[in-house]
Amino acid sequence: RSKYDILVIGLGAVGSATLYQLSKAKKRILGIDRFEPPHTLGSSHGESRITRLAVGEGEDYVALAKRSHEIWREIEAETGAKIMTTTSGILMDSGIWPWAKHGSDGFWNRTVAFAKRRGISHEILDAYQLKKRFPAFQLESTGTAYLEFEAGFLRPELAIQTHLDLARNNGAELQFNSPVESVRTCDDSILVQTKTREILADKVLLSAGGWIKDFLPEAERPKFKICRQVLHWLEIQPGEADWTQYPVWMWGFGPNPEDFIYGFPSLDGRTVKIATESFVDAGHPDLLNRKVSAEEQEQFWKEKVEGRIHSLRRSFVRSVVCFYTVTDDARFVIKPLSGLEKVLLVSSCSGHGFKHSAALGEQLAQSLIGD
Ligand code: PYC
Repeated sequence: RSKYDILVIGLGAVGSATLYQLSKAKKRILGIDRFEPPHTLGSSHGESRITRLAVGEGEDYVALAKRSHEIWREIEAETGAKIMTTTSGILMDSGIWPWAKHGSDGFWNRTVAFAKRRGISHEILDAYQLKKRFPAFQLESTGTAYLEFEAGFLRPELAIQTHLDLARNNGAELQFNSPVESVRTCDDSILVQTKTREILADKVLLSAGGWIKDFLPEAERPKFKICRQVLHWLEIQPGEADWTQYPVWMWGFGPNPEDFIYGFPSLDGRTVKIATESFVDAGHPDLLNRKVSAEEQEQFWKEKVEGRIHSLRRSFVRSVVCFYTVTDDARFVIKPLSGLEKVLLVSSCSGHGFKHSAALGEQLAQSLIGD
């Protein structure tokens, strides 16, 4: 049996960020993961994640996003890793339907209100002004766009790798390919069992993404939905729009949360990554369909892209599956695991968490060290 001050179970976006922050405190720290992060089986892969400051999901998240930007820049200065690219970001609203983003109805209006109240620099464009600047977007003539200058994208795999490298350099231990079999109290400590090892820790952070369902009492499991998401890379139609200079963007175009599409500038000059959101519960990450069929791609093109986004070919270079862990109100869940006060659970970022992960890691580390 080995003994640690703090054990982090799950080294995705939030777990790796927390491990890094904990490692600065010169405690005995272990980070453990069922796979080898950064990997492609969770919620933090696929090359890019949007970051934006006026967070329509909740005004209390604005400070978290701002602090995360500061931390990414500090880490970039320390390591040379290029984790965050500021491109500006556009949120397009049809002007017909109030944007029904999952968990935050009226998302566009909320975003604008939060930007005004929090001094986040932005511009509002009508459909004509938008088309002049970014002709690939065919926004309805009734539509309006919010343009935020400090928005951009993060490179999730690099962010996780950098957090883990920094943590290791600071003395944290890492153990991969080690699913946890049980977590229970043992005297004054927490005893964690893997196939090969028993680990004692004073405190535990349970940041296992969708696999937290394995640790929850039966009655709490349905609160966390595991929702399959598909990311598509579409080929650019050459000569029409310079996709390498486009902002990150999101577009709510109908009455349902699935009437939504978002995308990124081209990172390779040949393709553009575009996706929608889905809120169908697959029950558990191990039950997800990880394949994407040609029919599914065709449906995505017809229902989401065609007539909205120009300057792209109906040609899918690749499509990748990931998932969200989702709650009804799309708020993050941070609380002790039922019956185990020394195990802090963090989960369900409902698809808007990556941008907050650096600051969330800092806050969680403070609360684990401070209590
Ligand atoms: O949180 O910015 C975000 C986002 C965009 C698409 C999915 N999540």
